[in-house]
Amino acid sequence: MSTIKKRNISAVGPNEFTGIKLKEPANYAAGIPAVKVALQHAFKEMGVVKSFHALSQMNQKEGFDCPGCAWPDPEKPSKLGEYCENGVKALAEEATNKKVDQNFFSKHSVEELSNWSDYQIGKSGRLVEPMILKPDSIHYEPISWQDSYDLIAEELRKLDSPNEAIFYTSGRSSNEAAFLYGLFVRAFGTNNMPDCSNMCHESSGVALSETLGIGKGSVKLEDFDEAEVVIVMGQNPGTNHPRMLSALQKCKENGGKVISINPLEEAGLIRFKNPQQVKGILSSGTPLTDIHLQVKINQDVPLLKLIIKKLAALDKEKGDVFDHEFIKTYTKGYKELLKDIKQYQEEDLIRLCGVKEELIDEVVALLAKNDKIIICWAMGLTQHKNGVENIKECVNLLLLKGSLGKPGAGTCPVRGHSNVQGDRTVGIMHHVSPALNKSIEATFGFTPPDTEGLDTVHAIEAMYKKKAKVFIALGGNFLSAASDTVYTAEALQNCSLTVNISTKLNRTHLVTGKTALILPTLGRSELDEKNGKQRFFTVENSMGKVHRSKGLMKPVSDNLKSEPEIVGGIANAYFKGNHAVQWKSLSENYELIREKIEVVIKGFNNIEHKSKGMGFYLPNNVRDLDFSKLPGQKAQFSICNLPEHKLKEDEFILMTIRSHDQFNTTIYGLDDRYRGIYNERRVVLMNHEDVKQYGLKKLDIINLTSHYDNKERKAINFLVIPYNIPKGNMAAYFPETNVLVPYNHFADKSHTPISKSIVVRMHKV
Ligand SMILES: Nc1nc2c(c(=O)[nH]1)N[C@H]1C(S)=C(S)[C@@H](COP(=O)(O)OP(=O)(O)OC[C@H]3O[C@@H](n4cnc5c(=O)[nH]c(N)nc54)[C@H](O)[C@@H]3O)O[C@H]1N2
Ligand SMILES: Nc1nc2c(c(=O)[nH]1)N[C@H]1C(S)=C(S)[C@@H](COP(=O)(O)OP(=O)(O)OC[C@H]3O[C@@H](n4cnc5c(=O)[nH]c(N)nc54)[C@H](O)[C@@H]3O)O[C@H]1N2
Ligand SMILES: [Mo]
Repeated sequence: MSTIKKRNISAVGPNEFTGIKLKEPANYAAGIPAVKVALQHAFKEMGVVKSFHALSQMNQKEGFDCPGCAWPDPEKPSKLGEYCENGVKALAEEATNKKVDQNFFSKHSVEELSNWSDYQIGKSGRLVEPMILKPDSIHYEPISWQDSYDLIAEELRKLDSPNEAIFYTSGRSSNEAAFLYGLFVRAFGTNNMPDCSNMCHESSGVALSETLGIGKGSVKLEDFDEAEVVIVMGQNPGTNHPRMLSALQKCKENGGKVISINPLEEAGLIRFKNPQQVKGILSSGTPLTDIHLQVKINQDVPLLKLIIKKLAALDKEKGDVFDHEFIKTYTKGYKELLKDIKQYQEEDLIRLCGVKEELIDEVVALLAKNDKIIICWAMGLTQHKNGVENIKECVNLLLLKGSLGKPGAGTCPVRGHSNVQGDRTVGIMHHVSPALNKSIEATFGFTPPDTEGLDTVHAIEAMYKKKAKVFIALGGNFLSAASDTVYTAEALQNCSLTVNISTKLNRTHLVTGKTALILPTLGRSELDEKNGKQRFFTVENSMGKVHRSKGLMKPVSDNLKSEPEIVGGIANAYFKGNHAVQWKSLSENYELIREKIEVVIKGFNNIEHKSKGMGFYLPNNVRDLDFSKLPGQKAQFSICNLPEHKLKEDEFILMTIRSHDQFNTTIYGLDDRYRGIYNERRVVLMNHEDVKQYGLKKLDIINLTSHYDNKERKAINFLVIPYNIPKGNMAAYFPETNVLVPYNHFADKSHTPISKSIVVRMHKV
């Protein structure tokens, strides 16, 4: 266990086992077990009455947006409820009746709490009052809202430069909160706005912007009804976006085919029993995947190159496999791409990706004769050194087929947090956008800073090197989500002040700067009132549609503030009324914030939406096939290199993934039902032959180490599970394995940590 400095704090918590039980991996997703498990979680945290009240409002037109993932709601929500098992767990976690109050903190010191598991920490309940951890103290104590704002303002004023402060955001905040926060950070004078998306879809944003001119996907939900082929790559929707399975089901019912590309055969992609349809629950369900390509970790580029090479050969023969009209009209770099593809030998590509050639040929045949193709992807593509190129290679395939800007076709990066896309749209970013700065200056009368800020990995480094001293987080669990847990812990502990605006207790509240504040905020599902008037927020889903979210449940405490109010409170204390922006009135009246968003951010000025209170799509140039902002005014083909991993004989590639019972660092429970793993998170999935070859057997205990730049990092106590995973590959859960991810190894251009391809060794205990 790693302990650090002064306060005797554990950065990672206990390493003990919790009592594993194994079953066969499941061969279908959802169905009755999903309904049962969902309700168990809801009843346990909220009680029966509150559960049904809350669930009847989730993802409904006049209700609140699910606090889980960003998958869009259909135009007509299901009468049986428009939510999934994991959405119910997300809600139960937020709307729990348990409370973390001053008695809790006087009973448990941060030193003690840091030795609890993330599961135990999360289960303690909702944060209900502002708390302070004073220097040299190990117990949080209550503090008033005003005193906490004043303290933050004072620490910010003490800094030699605004760039010594870091302002992190996680993707659950509303558009209104995020806009105000970004505005304050710029008014304060820095662009140090690392965001959870730096660890998530940043690679998608970079790749899509460079090739297609917008960092977002192009498909709408309806496109799944028409798609002829949907490719799901590096994504586990059965667990992380369960409502996506309904879209895949519909695609199948309409005659479409689903291809999954994944080192694991995820249950959610095999067969689906739709819990929102009576027939779905009772029948044997819909088979989803037609062809599964079991690619080796991070060998998607060789696989895609092989597919493109085979398609090119067919096109040469037949002339109509690629969409030559589309290529000529809309793209740049076709000849170079064809030339590049020629240098690779099929045998080499087959060997690298590890997939049977017959299966690849089946996929090629399907792609050759269809052009309504959607490619969906998530972390399996983004969190690698070549994350950006993984996505560019997908874009190459879509461009060759002309599969953009028409119904049933396009790009579909499946987002994580429920408003991560919206937060970015309204200005949370470390990059400088000259257009946005100009617009802010014209609207608010101050000049935003024009130097690039720090992203997540560079913010960690700056804090570690004591170049940044104040850390403020609007949501999230920075320590456990970020790479290199022990290094990041030290980085946070080097700060003079760390502040977390949060709903639930997590490890970042325990591994803190000299002084720390917890500022408790209202959750999505909770009623947000001011002077007896109910307020609502807006969010943007994974497909660029903005809509309202209105909480309805009684807040867990009277002493919570909304996120905009907290941001306004800090801004007010800092500027003391001496600033062009009316922080107080803005933070209390979200209508005023929305008016400003409409002026500052393109696409929000939607009259129809305003009059009817309905959702609206933001502009998307790919849907209109408008590439005028790109070089030559064309969409760009890209030449991507093969990923390189020079493994020594005893080295493996490890991907760190989510179990079925967690939302990022929030651990709902200890089961990974679809993978057949129960009551344990300290496991490593290993190929059957590898297990034998290394003289191991099921449930042996191993330690894992990674070695980068002559530094050994260690994760101890993991149980071996022989599993259907390619040779040389391993899988384990995050955040437990984040200790192995070096902070300074990340994707080119996007700086997303290499959480899906860590080179490790294992050591039998
Ligand atoms: N219930 C629940 N929902 C969630 C979340 C959650 O934790 N719990 N998290 C939310 C967030 S923030 C996000 S970003 C998304 C994450 O959603 P996902 O990206 O689906 O989440 P991961 O568990 O990281 O799964 C990655 C998948 O990629 C595969 N994979 C790994 N490496 C490779 C590779 O090199 N190539 C290919 N082809 N596949 C690979 C893994 O086997 C796994 O199936 O989900 C969101 N929704
Ligand atoms: N090794 C490894 N590391 C990873 C990943 C991986 O696949 N592998 N995935 C990465 C990805 S994709 C992501 S997105 C990041 C996630 O990084 P984060 O977003 O930082 O982490 P979360 O676990 O989602 O944050 C949970 C905390 O958010 C707070 N919270 C919840 N709801 C609200 C709200 O409405 N308002 C406020 N203010 N706070 C709220 C609660 O206090 C809760 O404890 O992790 C990344 N880390
Ligand atoms: Mo994410």
